[in-house]
Amino acid sequence: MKAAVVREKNDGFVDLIDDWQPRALGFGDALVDVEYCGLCHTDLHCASGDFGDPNTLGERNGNFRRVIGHEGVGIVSKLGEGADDYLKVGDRVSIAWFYGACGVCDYCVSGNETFCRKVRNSGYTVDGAMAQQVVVDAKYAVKVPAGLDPVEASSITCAGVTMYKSLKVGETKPGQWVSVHGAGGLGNLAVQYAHNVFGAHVVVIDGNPDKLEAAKENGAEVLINRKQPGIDVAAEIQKATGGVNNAQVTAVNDAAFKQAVDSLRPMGKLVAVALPQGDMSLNIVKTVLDGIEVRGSLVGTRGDLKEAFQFGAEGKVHPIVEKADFNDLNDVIQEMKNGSITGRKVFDFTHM
Ligand code: 8ID
Ligand code: ZN
Repeated sequence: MKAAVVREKNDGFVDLIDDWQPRALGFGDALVDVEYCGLCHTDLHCASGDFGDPNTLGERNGNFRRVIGHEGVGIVSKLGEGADDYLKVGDRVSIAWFYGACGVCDYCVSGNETFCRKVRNSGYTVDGAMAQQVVVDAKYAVKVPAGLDPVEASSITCAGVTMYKSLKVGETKPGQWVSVHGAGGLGNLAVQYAHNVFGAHVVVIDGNPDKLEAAKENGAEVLINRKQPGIDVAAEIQKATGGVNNAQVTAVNDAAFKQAVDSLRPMGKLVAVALPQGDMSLNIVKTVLDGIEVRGSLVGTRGDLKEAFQFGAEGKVHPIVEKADFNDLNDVIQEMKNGSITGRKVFDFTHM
């Protein structure tokens, strides 16, 4: 079996191996033949050891190293004992960062299951979907609705649901202004959910003109190129919008967090989504005098993913996706590091 595994030295790239075998199915598990898996910037953080070495964390599978990937979509091919209560062979399911949880703690029973202290995360503490096959916990694998293209579904499995959820966390209301800092894989979907689902006005910030152009086509009304000489990003946003109601930070750069705070109107909310290393700086006087709120937002629950998929199936959002060859994975990682991918590159496992 082909799979992309984290290197021992955690250098940010992966090894492509072809002797990988999924672990044996346990009670409630199902085997999935992967069709597509997108590359998310979180995979780069994992492969770089930014959250610890995934090869030494969580569940081990013999001598194999950790398989990355959490924007997976595939077809159920085998059921372990007890899994037929939830899935059947032939179902199309997603493999998301939120792989499973304990199901009984305060977080799980209050609709906040992604914060379970026993959470399992695909491509980090359990093997992910950048492989020909992956084992899922049948209770937690969300079905992809009929009518949703599986390549587009892969992108909603992480990028889409993450931004749909973070717009909820920002309490986005129709007619409000939202700023989207970073127009990459997450950002382009933030623009679409904000504009097409929440009915908000969108200002988008990136350094890549192609990404800004794509955001405009998706409904962003104000475009700001942060690399324009002499530009003051926050001042431009304030001038164009009067200050945004919530700022969604998807840029892998701590400077974007400061720009986002300074873009808010009084009582505005900064929603932190991106995961650069380090701390964010927050002007204390503005935070206090303007009643600013800062909230972190982490992917989404099974319920959020079901909703995010449904908006895709209804055609309200169309992720920008391009199929890629598994053998080119490390080149695509380099492209993502360079910031040159508009939308998502999605690896095709259907022709292997
Ligand atoms: O649940 C979560 N919180 C979650 C889920 C999925 C991903 C968090 N993430 C994290 C990833 O780990 C990563 O840190 O969100 C971040 C963005 O993921 P992505 O969208 O998959 O990355 P990308 O496609 O590389 O896009 C990043 C964009 O940021 C722009 C780049 O040009 C690129 O388009 N950017 C940067 I770098 N600095 C910027 C700045 N200062 C900036 N855009 C605006 N201002
Ligand atoms: Zn992701």
